[in-house]
Amino acid sequence: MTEIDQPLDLNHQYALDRDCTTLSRHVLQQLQSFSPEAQDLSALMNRIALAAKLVARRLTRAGLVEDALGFTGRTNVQGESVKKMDVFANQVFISAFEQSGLVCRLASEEMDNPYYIPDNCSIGRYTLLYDPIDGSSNVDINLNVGSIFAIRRQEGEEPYSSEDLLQDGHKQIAVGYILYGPSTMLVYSIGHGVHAFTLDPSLGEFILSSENIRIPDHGPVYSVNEGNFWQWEESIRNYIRYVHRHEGYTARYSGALVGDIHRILFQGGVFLYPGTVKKPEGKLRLLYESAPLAFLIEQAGGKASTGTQSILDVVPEKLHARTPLIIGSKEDVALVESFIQEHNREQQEREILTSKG
Ligand code: AHM
Ligand code: MG
Repeated sequence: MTEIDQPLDLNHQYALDRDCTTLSRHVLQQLQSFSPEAQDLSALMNRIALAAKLVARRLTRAGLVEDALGFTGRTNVQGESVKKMDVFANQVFISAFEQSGLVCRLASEEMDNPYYIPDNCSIGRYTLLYDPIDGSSNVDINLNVGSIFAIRRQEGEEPYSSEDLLQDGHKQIAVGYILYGPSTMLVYSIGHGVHAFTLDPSLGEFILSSENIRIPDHGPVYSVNEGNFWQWEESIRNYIRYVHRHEGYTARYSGALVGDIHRILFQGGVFLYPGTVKKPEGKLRLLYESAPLAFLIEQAGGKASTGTQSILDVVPEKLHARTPLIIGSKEDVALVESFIQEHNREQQEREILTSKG
């Protein structure tokens, strides 16, 4: 009998439906508690899931509806052209959390200043930081994009101040991303490992699909925009020359960080967005992109670095601060760091020699 003649094992086919674990139930299971804090986190993740479903629904029909594709004609606080989908997704998260009762403040890379929901501030003192559409240049060509999020406790007493957000990434209490690809996936961590959920459109629910994901210590992928080669420091160029000259490496770069990180999380490797001549701190924003993904990747056993410092230790000077980002498998990140350290050592030696005349 060929494989194709085998009768379908219906018990197996429906097993997932029977045992399905939803996101909110999973959060409570992870915390092994029904404490108010656990209930809050579960409700917060539920709201993120709602926003993800609304964005996914819009993306799947983007080519068919008015005003979904293209630019708005405005630039954001970072000086980047704003797309219609950026504005839509930014607003979706606000709407989802306006009714949550839990989030007092939202900060995103699309807004100059945080957005306050005064009605929520007396009860809910959480802040949501997010990148509503990551990789938005992919939207118009129907390729994968993502959303990235982090939740922090609101610590400042000063109303309408964002000073308390200028703290390191260890302060994050929940992080994750949504990948809008062939299926929509939500990957999250609340400090108890990393777990992936897949949206079942027929149920309208995110269902647990991979639990306790561990990133391989080494992987073949290096993911970087090599068009910036001319703009990099010599250390990064040396690393790229190294992978070009050694067997076992393969390049993958989608233009959307979430997609590239998702591949690396499951298959291993390293993603880099180093400083360039035009953007010495790199392109990626610490609070909305680098710090949430660093927390998640470290929870999966990987590493995230600026090249000289752990991303989670970086304290931003301003809300929209950027950092160079090297993230992924432990050994691959360490290899990139070793090129940077060697370059810095050589530079110091040269400076000492010059100062001695
Ligand atoms: P965005 O959030 O404004 O879309 O910018 C972030 C994106 C990342 O998803 C991606 O890795 C990077 O920018 C691509 O930038 P580049 O086109 O310079 O390679
Ligand atoms: Mg982004």
